[in-house]
This record gives sequence, C-alpha cells and structure tokens, in this order.
Amino acid sequence: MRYYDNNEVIDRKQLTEIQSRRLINTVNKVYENVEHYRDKMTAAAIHPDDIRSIEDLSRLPFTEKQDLRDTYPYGMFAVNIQNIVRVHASSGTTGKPTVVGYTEQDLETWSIDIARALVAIGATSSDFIHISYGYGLFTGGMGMNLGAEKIHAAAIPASTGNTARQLQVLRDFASTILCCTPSYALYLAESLNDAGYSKDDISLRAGLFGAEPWSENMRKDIEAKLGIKAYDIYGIAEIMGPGVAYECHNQNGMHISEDHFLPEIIDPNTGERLPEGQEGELVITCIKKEGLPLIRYRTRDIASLIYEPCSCGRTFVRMTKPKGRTDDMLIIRGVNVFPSQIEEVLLTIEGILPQYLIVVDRIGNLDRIQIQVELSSQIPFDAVRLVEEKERNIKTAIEATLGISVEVKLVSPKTLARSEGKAVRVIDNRVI
Ligand code: DLL
Repeated sequence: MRYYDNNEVIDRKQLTEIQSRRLINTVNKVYENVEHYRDKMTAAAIHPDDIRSIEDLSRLPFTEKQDLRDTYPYGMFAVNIQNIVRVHASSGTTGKPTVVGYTEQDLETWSIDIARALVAIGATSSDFIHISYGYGLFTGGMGMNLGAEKIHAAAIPASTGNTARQLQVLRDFASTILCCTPSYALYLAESLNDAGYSKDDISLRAGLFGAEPWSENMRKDIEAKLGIKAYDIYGIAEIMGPGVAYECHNQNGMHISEDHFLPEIIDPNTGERLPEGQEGELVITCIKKEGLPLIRYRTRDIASLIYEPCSCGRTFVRMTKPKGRTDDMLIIRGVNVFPSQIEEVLLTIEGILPQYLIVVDRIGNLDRIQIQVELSSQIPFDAVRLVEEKERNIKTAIEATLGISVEVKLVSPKTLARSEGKAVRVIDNRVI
C-alpha cells in the first residue's frame, strides 16, 4: 500500500487543526485582498475575527459562478497579477468564460493533488501516462501533466482528437495509464477493435477518468474492453482542476484532499448544511490556494460524503460519484456547455427565431449535440441552398463559442413545441 504523502493518512484531530489554521489564514487573505469578498462578508455581518475554527465555516457567505462573472476576469484573484503564473478557464453561463489563476505555490499544490490520485491507483515513476484530456484553457490536460511529472512518470501529452493517432501512440509508446473522459475511453476501446486490434495489443493497466458523470456499468464496460482497472477522479476548474478528489483501489468513493479543500453538503434550496451522509449539493472551500481561494463555492454537483474509514488507510473523507447537477449545465464530451451560451449566439443571427431545442444523444459512446432552430418566415423554407448556408453559419458561430463540434438543423417556423411554463430547451437522451 502506497500513499503519496503523510497528510493522506493523518489523524482527524491533527487534520482539523491544520484545516482551521488554513481556513483562518485564507479568510483573512481574501478579506484583505479581494474587494468582492470584503463586501460580501460585510453584507453578511461577518468579520475574519469571527472565524476561529472550521466550526465557524457555515457563517461565511457562499460563492457562486455569478460572483466570478461579476468580477470577470481577475476580480477575485487574491494576489497581485505579478504572482500569477498560469491561467485556465471553464465555461461561463454566457459568452464569457470563468477565469482561474494559479501562483507557483498553487501549481505545486495542484501537482500534489494529482500525484496523490496517481499513486492511489498504483502509478510509479516507471509508468507512461497517456493524457487524452484537452491541453489548453481546460484544466484537464495540463493539470494531469503536472501530477504525472511530479511522480517522475513519463507524461505523454496526447491531448484530444485524432483517434487513429491516439491508438498508434497507445500501442507504439506502450502507454500504461490512460487519462481521459470515461466516454472517450470507451470510444478508444471500440476504435481499437474496429482497427483490428484488441486489448492484448496495448500495455494499459489502469485509467483515471473524470470530468463528466459515469456509471458503475460504464466502469465495468471500460475495464472489460481495455483490460484495465478504471478509476474515478473529480475536479472543477474554479476549485483547482482535476484532483480535488480521487479514488483508491477500493473504487468506492473519492477521497477529497481535505488538507486543501473543505467539503460540505448543503440543501440546494435552503443553503442549510445537511446531516452527515445525506445527499445534496457539494460546496467546497479552498484552504491552501493563493491565486483564487474560493470560499464555500457552490459546485452545483449532487453527491454525499462517506465518513466511514476506508480500508486503504487514507483518512480523507470520500465523496460519492456526482449524480447530476442542480443547474442546467450539460457536459458534452467532457466540455461544459450552458444552454444560455447557445442562446446568446443564436440571438446574434438574423433570419431565425429565438426558438431552439438542444438534443443530446450518445452514439457509439460519443456525445452528439444537435441544435434545432426555427426559421423565421422571411426565408422561404424551400430555398435549400440558403437554408444550408444559414445552418453552416450558425454551426460555425456556435462551435467558435463552445469549442466543440455541433450539428445545426433549421426547422420550419412554429414547429418546435411551445411550452406554457418554463421552456424546455434541452432533451438529453443519453443513458449513462
Ligand atoms: O472537468 C476538471 C477535471 C478534468 C476533472 C479532468 C476530472 C478530470 P470543469 O471543466 O470545471 O473541470 O468541470 C467541472 O465537471 O462540476 C462536475 O459536474 C463534472 N465532473 C468533474 N469530474 C467528475 C467526475 C473539470 N469524476 C464539472 N464525475 C464538475 C462526475 C464530474 N462529474
């Protein structure tokens, strides 16, 4: 049994002391350096001096994606811009992304989070770690890369796309650990078969999959098709990126790096903290972050916390696989998509009505997103060439915003169902 560091097996009393110390430090820092937090705390009639231990956590106000939007792009950073060495971003609810910044120390902390996850699945310096998460503004690729290098394994920055080349690299470079979204892992497995190879032609023995919800059935399927053990890893850009929580060999819940992140479960409607073990919205406070230390960040993910000791010896609490979200965010091929982002693009295009329907399917383990948009009556629907050209224009505009490929289908005026209450904008046919 191996751990990356001693904090993973620290006793609860000592951990609580560390957590309280770090929480107090963080609250003071954001109060001093982030005007938005100072205002929020003043409005909630709370002062850093009121926070004496983690027992006081629930007295602090929540942070939401909207706060990051209101202070876009750097308004919530708690250090001078000179100290930021890396910036990533994730989807915002509209055209503007949510921007996150890291100091040198933050990158060190992040690399430890991922090193823990890799060591927990048995990775060593002898491994070739094939990383097929996107490298770019998305935190997946470069984040996993940090952790792979931290444990002195060889990182293979395959990034996303070009499946034929991915398969060649997997075979020829003898990758031993695969990191990507679970749906892409299944797609790779099937493509391997289609190309006339089998799991015996590759050297993989484990995979670290996350960034989207997946089920135990998917896990079994991936394990059988690739001949590996498939592990879960959770993360969120605003908090750090991948590695906020990670599975051990028991594959029964993900250990949250509690010396870096304080978890809570709340009732999403009332904001009240729920009793131990109950399911609700996961809220996380960063206690070892310098660049963007968010306080009580509402992740919108539905999960519960498992407090029973884990036989692996790690004392960090476990979270269950997130079941769903309390907002309307869709995760398409690992990329976060808000319907409002699509709507905003549609509103800029002439000749269509702001009536649309987003249909999501999973075909051959890959997500497909089709956007049906109503034509306004000004364009004769039988003008095929015009319609096709408009579809192409809309497709290009939406793809430029979302960063993933989409299908666009124009439909005749007044054909999309109108709803009397809240408009139904999304039909998600995926069975996960
Ligand atoms: O998805 C970070 C990440 C990269 C995690 C690679 C794991 C691996 P965001 O793009 O900010 O960050 O998306 C965060 O993705 O709130 C969840 O809804 C979902 N999510 C992430 N990991 C899991 C998981 C990255 N293991 C959002 N299971 C989160 C289910 C997950 N959902």
